[in-house]
Amino acid sequence: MRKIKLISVVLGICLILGLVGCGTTTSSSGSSSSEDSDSSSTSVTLTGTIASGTLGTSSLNQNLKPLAATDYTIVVVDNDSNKIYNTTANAEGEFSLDVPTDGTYLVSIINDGSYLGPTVFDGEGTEVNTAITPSANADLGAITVDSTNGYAQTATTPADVATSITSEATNGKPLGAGNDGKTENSGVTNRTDSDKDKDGIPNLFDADEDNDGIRNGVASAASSTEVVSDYVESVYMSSNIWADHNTTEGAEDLIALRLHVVPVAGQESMIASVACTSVPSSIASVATVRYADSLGSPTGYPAENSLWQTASYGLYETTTLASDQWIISICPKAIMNVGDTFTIRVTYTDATYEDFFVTTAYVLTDWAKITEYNSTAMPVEGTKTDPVTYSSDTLEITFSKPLDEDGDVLAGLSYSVIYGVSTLDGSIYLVPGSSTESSVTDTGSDTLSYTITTTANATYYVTPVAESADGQRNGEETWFTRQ
Ligand SMILES: [Ca+2]
Ligand SMILES: [Ca+2]
Ligand SMILES: [Ca+2]
Repeated sequence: MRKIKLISVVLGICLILGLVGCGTTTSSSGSSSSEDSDSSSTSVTLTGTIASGTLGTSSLNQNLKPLAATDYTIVVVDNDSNKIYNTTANAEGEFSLDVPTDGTYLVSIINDGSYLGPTVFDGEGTEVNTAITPSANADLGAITVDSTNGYAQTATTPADVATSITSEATNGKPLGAGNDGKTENSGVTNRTDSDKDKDGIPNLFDADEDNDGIRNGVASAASSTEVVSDYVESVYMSSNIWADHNTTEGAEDLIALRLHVVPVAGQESMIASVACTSVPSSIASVATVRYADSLGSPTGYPAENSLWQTASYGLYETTTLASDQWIISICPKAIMNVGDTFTIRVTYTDATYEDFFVTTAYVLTDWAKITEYNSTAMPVEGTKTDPVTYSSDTLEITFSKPLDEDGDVLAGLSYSVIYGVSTLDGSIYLVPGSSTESSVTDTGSDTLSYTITTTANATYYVTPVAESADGQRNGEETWFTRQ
C-alpha cells in the first residue's frame, strides 16, 4: 500500500488588476485530498524525462538535452473529475507520479512560477492528441519542452494515448500554446472536458477557458474555482487598486494582491501551515508584504513592507474574520504576466499536504480613470489636496476602462461610480465614511459617463470603479468642489 497524494490545483486567475496585475484571480480548482490507495491495484506510475528543445521542426530530437534546471513541475489533470496530481522533476529532468488507473489525463508543465504549456502525445497538422489513458505503468520517455512555442511533446507516441481527446492545432501546435489560451479562436464548439475549448490548455490554466473573449474570472467564476479537498474549501486570489489622481506610480506599486486559503468549516485545526512552494519569478524577490485591518489580524503576520521572500512566501491564519482563513497581502513591485502561477501548499497536522495552483488570467496595466468632467478634459487638479472646481448643478463625469497587458480594454468588467460629500481634515479632503455607489451600464464604448446631482459649496469624492466577478476592484480617486 502506498499513499497517493492527490493534489489539487487551483487556477486562479488572477487578477490583479492591473496592475500588473494580474488579472485574475482566481481561484481555483482543484482537487484533492490525501487518501490512502492501494497502488498495486488502483494506481499506475507515470515516468518520463523533461528535456529542452525546439518543436515544430523535422529534427525534433536533435535539440534534446536534459534540463539541468530544477523547478519543472508536471501537473496532471483528470479529464473526468478535474482532480490534479503533480510532481517536480529532479535535476536530470526525471519525474515519477502515481495516478489512478484508467483515468484520462492532460499533462501540463509549469516552470519557474509560470505556466509553460500542455503536452502533445500524437498528431500533426490541425489536430493533435493531448491526453493519455494509462492502464499500466507508463514511461512517457523524453518530453521535449519548448518554452518559446509554449508546449511540450513526447518523442514517441505513448501506447495509451487517448485518441478521443484532441486539441485544435496549427502545424501540430495547439492553438492555445504560447498565449496561455487567451486567444479567441473561431469555429470552436465547446465540450465539457478539462480542456473545454479545445485549444490544448486545460481549463485550470486557460486564461479564457470557454473561448468567448472574456478572461476567466472577469464576468463569471472560472470552472476551476471549485476545490475538491477534505479540508480546503477554496483557494483564490483577489486584488484591487485604488489610485490617487495623477499618480506617477505604476500598477505594480499600487496593486494589493491577496492570496486566500479557506478551510472547510470545522476543519481549521487540521491545517498546520500554508505557504507557496513556487511563486512567479517576476515578483519572487521583490514583492513586499502589505497590511490592512481588513486582513483580520493574522497570527504571526510579517512586518509591513518587508520582503515576502523573507517570510518564505507564507500565508497566515486570520483571527478576527467571521470565519478563519489563511491569507497574505502583497504589493507585487514588478509587472506580472498572464500565466504567472502560485503553487500554494497546505500542510496538515499529520504532515501530509495538498498543493493548489492559482494562475493569472489577465494583467491590468491601467484602471478606471475620469477623463472628462462637464465636457472639460480632466486637469491635473482633482486630488485630495487640490480638488477641481466647477459651478454647475450637476457633475457629469466620463471615465475610461481598465486595459489589459496588450493595451486592450479588458472585456467583461462591470462598472459603477462611488461618490459622496468629503470633509476637510487639515489640508486634506477625506474619503467619506458614507458614500453612494451607483452602477453604470456598459454601453460598449471605450468610455462611460455618469451624472451626479450636487449642491453648492460642497466637495465631492468621486471614484469610477471597474469590478470583476471574482471581486477585483480598481479605480482612480478624485475630488471636485462645487462653488
Ligand atoms: Ca482558451
Ligand atoms: Ca482550453
Ligand atoms: Ca471566457
